[in-house]
Amino acid sequence: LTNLHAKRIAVVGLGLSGLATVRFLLAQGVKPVLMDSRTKPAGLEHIAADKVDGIYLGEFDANRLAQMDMIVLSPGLALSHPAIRFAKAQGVEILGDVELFARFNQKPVIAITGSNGKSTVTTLVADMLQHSGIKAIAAGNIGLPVLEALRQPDIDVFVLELSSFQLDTTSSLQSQASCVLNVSADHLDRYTDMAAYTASKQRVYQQTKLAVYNQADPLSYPGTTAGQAPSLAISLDDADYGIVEIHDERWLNVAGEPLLPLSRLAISGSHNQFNALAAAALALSAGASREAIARTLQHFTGLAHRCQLVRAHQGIRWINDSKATNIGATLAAIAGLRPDVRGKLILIAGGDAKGADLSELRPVLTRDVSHVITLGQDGPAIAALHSHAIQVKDLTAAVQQAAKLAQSGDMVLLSPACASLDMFKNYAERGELFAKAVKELTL
Ligand code: UMA
Ligand code: ADP
Repeated sequence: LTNLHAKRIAVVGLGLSGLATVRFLLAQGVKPVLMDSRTKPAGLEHIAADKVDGIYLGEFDANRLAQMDMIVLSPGLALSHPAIRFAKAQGVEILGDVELFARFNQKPVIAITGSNGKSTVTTLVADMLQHSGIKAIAAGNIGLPVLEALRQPDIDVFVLELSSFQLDTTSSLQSQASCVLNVSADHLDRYTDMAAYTASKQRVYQQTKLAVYNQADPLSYPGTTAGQAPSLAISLDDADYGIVEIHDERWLNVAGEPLLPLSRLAISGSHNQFNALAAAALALSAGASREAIARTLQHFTGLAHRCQLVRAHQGIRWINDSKATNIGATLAAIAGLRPDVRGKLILIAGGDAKGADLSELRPVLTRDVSHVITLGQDGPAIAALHSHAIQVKDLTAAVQQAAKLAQSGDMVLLSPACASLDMFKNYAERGELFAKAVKELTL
C-alpha cells in the first residue's frame, strides 16, 4: 500500500495540500506530475520544475490524467470533474492527501468532522492533550496540511479536522476516536443532495475505535458505518456527557462525573458547551487527564472570527462571526448570543450561499433580528426574508449602516451564513476588514 515507486503519480491542484503532497512525494523519492486548472496557482514558485515530472497548467488534459496510476486530488476540486471521472473510468486510482497520510501514519488519530464547530473542537482536543503532556498536533482542514504534520518529529497524536471533501477521497483512515459534530446544509454546490453530503461526513466513522456523536442530530448517528465500534453520545441534557445541575449550578458532566461549572467555561453559547463536551470525550479517548481538560476549558477563549467581540463602545457590542459560512453556523450564533442582548440584534449577512436554501433563516430572522444588512452575491435572497432589510455594496458600508441603527444595549453581529469568496480572499480577510471598519468608526 505504501510502495509508491514505479507508479506514475499526478498531484492535481497546487494549493496548500497539493504543495505539501508534492514535498511528501519528493521526500519519498517519487517524481510526480503536477497539474492545476489555474494558469497561475499561488504556490508554484516554491516548486523547482526540474525536480518534478512536468507541470501542466490550465484546463485538465483528460488523456494525460488517464495515463497515470494514481491521482492525488486536492479537496478544492470535485471528484465529478469530467477529466477526473474519465481517468477513474480508465482505472486510475484517485485519492486525497489524507488517504496518503493514512497509509503512512503509525500514530493514533482523532478525527473530527461536521458542518460547524470543527476548528473549535480540533483546537480544544489538541490543547487538552498538550496540557496532559501528550505531544498532539492539529492538522487537516484547519490549515496545516496532514502530510506537512506527518513530517513533524515525535508527534504522539494527530488531531485531524476533516472536511467532507477530504473524507470523499479517504478510505483507510484508522482513528482512536472520531466524531460527526452535526450535519446541516453546506456545500450543496458540490453534492447532489443532503444525503450525499451526510454520507461523506459519515465516512469518518469507517475505521474508528470509538464513534462520538451528537444526540440532538440524527444525521450524526454512526448507524452501521461504525461497524462494531462502541459509540458515545454528547448531549446538552442530563447525560454522561451532558449538563447536570448541582446545588443550583449547571456543570459540564464528563464520563458521568461533573467536571466544571458552566460559569467557568471561557467560551460562550450553548453550541460551545456542546463543543467542550465533544472535545472532552475525544481527548479522554487519547489519554488526556480530566485536570488538563478542565484547565483547557477555563482558558480557551475561542478562535478568531468565531463569535469574537471586536469592540464594546457606548453600550454597543460588535461581534465578528465571519467564519459562519453556512446557515447552521449563523443560526447557532444567533441562538447562542441573543439571550445575552438587552436591546436590538442587528445582523450583517450575505456572500456566496453555495447553493443553500436561505429561506431556512426566515423564522429566526423574524423572531430575533431587528434589522438585517446584506451584501454580496446572495445578499438579495437574505434581504427578501426580512421586513427591515438594507442592502449595501460592501462591508464598510454595512458597518456604517449598522452604526446609524445601533443604540446602547444593542449588538451588531457579522455572521454571514455564506462563504466569502465572491468578495474576499477568505473568511479571515472578511473578518479582519469588519474589525478594521468597526474600530475606525467615530461613534
Ligand atoms: N483550485 C482550482 N484549480 C485547481 C486547484 C484548486 O481552481 O486545480 C481552487 C479550488 O477550487 C479552491 C482553491 O483553489 O477554490 C483552493 O483549493 P485547494 O484544493 O488547492 O485547497 P488547499 O489550498 O489545498 O486547501 C485545502 C482546504 N481547502 C479546500 O478544501 C477548498 C483548506 O480548507 C485546508 O485548510 C487545506 O487544504 C489544508 O488541509 C479551507 C476550506 O475552505 C479552510 N475548506 C472548506 C471549508 O472549511 O468549508 C472545505
Ligand atoms: P468549522 O471549522 O466547522 O467551520 P468553527 O469552529 O470554525 O467551525 O466555527 C464556525 C462557526 O460555526 C462559529 O462561529 C459558530 O457560529 C458556529 N458553530 C461553532 N460550533 C458549532 C456547533 N457545535 N454547532 C453549530 N454551530 C457551531
